[in-house]
Amino acid sequence: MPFHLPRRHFLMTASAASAALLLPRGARAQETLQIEMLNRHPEDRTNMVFYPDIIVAQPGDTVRFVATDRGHNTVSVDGMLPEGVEEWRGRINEEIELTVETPGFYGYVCQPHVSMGMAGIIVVEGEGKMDNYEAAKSVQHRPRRLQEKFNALFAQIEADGLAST
Ligand SMILES: [Cu+2]
Repeated sequence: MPFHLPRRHFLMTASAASAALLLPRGARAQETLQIEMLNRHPEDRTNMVFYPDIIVAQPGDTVRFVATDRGHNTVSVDGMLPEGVEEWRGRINEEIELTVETPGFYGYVCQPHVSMGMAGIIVVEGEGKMDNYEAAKSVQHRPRRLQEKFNALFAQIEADGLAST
């Protein structure tokens, strides 16, 4: 019997089936998407993770960082935000909410666990999404495990077809 390894990254795509009844064709209700800050990944058991670590949002959605486990925070990474988007820096255990309006790629880390590669990317769909892609991808990270994590995240984004308009 084949054994399937769990995927490292999980895409959370919003479904708006119930709201669709109330909206014009093609429109979509704004959603709140949650990213948990965890000591252990529920499927692959890696330590210190954002879950999911790649999330796909639409402009106007809210992204909420949930302090499921203690001792984490979320901090945007210099050079990894679309132009005009404000940086954020959560305190430890702070559950911050971001309303994402600008399409593009948003990179962030957990400061206490950068050495373990605790990082993630928010992908906001829409026109101009690719404008900051190369800039975000080419940011150099230290330590090495953080660089490896972002390399893996961008590889996953490309494999999932998210690095295109
Ligand atoms: Cu952390």
